[in-house]
Parts: sequence; C-alpha cells; structure tokens
Amino acid sequence: MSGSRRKKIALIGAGNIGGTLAFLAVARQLGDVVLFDVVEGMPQGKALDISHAAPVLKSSVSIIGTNSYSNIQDSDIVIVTAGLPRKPGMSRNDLLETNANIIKSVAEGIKTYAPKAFVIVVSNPLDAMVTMCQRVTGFSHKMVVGMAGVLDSARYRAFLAEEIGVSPVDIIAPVLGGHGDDMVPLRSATVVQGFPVSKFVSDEKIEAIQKRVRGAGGEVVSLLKTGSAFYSPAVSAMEMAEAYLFDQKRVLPCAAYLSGEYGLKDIYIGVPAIIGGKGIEKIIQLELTEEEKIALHKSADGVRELVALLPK
Ligand code: A3D
Repeated sequence: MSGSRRKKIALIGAGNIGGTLAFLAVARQLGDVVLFDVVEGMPQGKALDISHAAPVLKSSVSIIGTNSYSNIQDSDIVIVTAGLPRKPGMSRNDLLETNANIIKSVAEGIKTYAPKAFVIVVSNPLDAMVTMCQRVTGFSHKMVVGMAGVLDSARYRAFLAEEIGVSPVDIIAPVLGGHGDDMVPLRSATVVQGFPVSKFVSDEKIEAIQKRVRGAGGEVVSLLKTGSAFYSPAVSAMEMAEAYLFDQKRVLPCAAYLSGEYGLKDIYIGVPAIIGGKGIEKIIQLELTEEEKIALHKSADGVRELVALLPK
C-alpha cells in the first residue's frame, strides 16, 4: 500500500450493499470513496447524498459516484457487490451464470485500473464468484478474498446470544465451508467468553440454531420479498477491509484460497485466516472433529461443482 496519501476505496456495485458500504466508509473515514455502477446516475446520486452527510458525520474524506472504471485508478482496496441478489424461492446457485458474466467484466476493470488492490468479493454464489474474480484478474490469491464467513458467523452469534441471553460480542462461533446450505457451523470452536457453548445451550437447541444459520439469508429474502440482506453483509465486508487497511492481523473466517490446508487444494472456501496489510497472510488450521471434517469436504464438493460450471 502507498505511504502518505489518503487511502482510496473502490466499491463496485452501488446497490443495497454497495450503498451501505459507501456510507460506512465515509462515516468511518476509511479513505476517499469511489462508488461505481453500470446504472447511470444512481452511484452519482448516492455519492452526492452521502457527501451531504459528511459534514454532519464530521468526516473529511471525499466520495464520488461513477460509471467509468478509470475513476478507480490506483485504489488500495476494491469491494465487489455487483450482481443480482436472490429473489424469494431462489438459491444462491441460481445466480451463477448472470453474476459470473458480471464479475468477469468487473474483474477486467479492476485488473486494468487497480492492479495493486486488495479485492473483497461479496457477490453470490460467493465461492464461485471469488474464484472467477481471481482467475480473471490473475492477482495473487492472497489479494483476492470472499466475504461470507464473517456474516455467517455473525448470524450464528446473534442467534446464540438471543437464546442464551448474553451479548453477541462475547460469543465466538466460526462458520466454515462454502456460503450455501452446506456451510459448516463449528460447534467445537463455539465459545462464550472461552466457555464451551454446551454449558449454556442443549445439543438439540444448538442443532436448531445451526439449521437457522444455514437458512438465515433465505429467511431475510423471504421477509424482504425484493432483494437480500444488506446491512449485515456490508458491516462484515467492512470488518475485512479495515483489517487490511489498518494491518490489524485479524483472524476472520473468509473465503480464502487453499493449497492443501484442511486436506483441500486449489479451491476458495470459508476458513479462518489472518487478514493484515499483506492481504490473506495466513490460513489458520483448526483441529476439526471427524464430523466437521466430513461436513467441510462435502461443502467443498458443492463448491467444486459450481466452479466447474463457470464460463471460461
Ligand atoms: P443490489 O442492491 O441489486 O445491487 C447490485 C448492484 O450491482 C446493482 O446496483 C446493479 O446495477 C449492479 N450491477 C449489475 N451489473 C453490474 C456490472 N456489470 N458492473 C457493476 N455493477 C453492476 O444487490 P445487493 O447489493 O443487495 O447484493 C449484491 C450481491 O451480494 C448479490 O449478488 C447478493 O446475492 C450478494 N450477497 C452476498 C452475501 C454474502 O454473504 C456473500 C450476502 C448478501 C448478498
């Protein structure tokens, strides 16, 4: 990353998540923000609105909206939310073909104008879209990552906190695997301030909560009727962005590229990783139970099936 100038944050896709990210980035003064979308006027309108919030937010960073990739030139970080969200009754996988073509064009724009950026992909189906983005940019695997685990874990934490009657802040509840119905909430690593979750909740209740976590995205879609969750995906992507921009060395579950870790190779899938100023600095290898290992590999099979369907 460059030295003294303000950081530059490019957001590709100015829809529900992109717009929320733009607001958060300005409110937190992460750097100068460029909000890109193919729809003419919309990113410009959202950027103008947010720029009028800046004085009240006591924020000194700038924000512009654009339909031109040239404006993302030399961005330090790019967060990709371009693509269709689910409608009620749809699975994330139903978005594959449309979003793969969108990600292809987005990745070409990033490759041309922001070749040194750390890229966080949010578009669904997540594991396949991050794979596509890395393939087209040709960037190092350490610099292209997918956001899903922070959100899936946050959902798990929120549901557990509600059940137990404690703050979600005190719960660590990692979710690994692909961002789909086969995701793997890790009971063996789920703790309340270091104490095993089984001290607080019955096995049956944990099972029911894990099932709800797997379907939580769909639960939001069916309530909203148009669009999918956006506040929680936006703050989750922002947590990863801050870990990179401020070299925080955070341990976060994210869709990272594996080269043999967890017995998996040449695949993007959700695992705990350290994010710092060099991107994905390390994959953390946890001791999984036999049941969790099987579930992770089953989830990986599902990701591979989707990746095989990606257009060349
Ligand atoms: P939405 O509000 O529809 O915004 C998507 C934006 O992408 C729209 O403004 C489109 O105009 C724009 N777009 C379409 N084509 C292009 C293109 N070629 N280049 C640039 N922009 C384009 O959706 P959203 O913000 O709610 O969701 C965005 C994506 O995130 C969807 O694919 C969702 O399924 C996905 N999502 C992922 C998670 C994860 O946890 C991984 C959670 C929630 C949503």
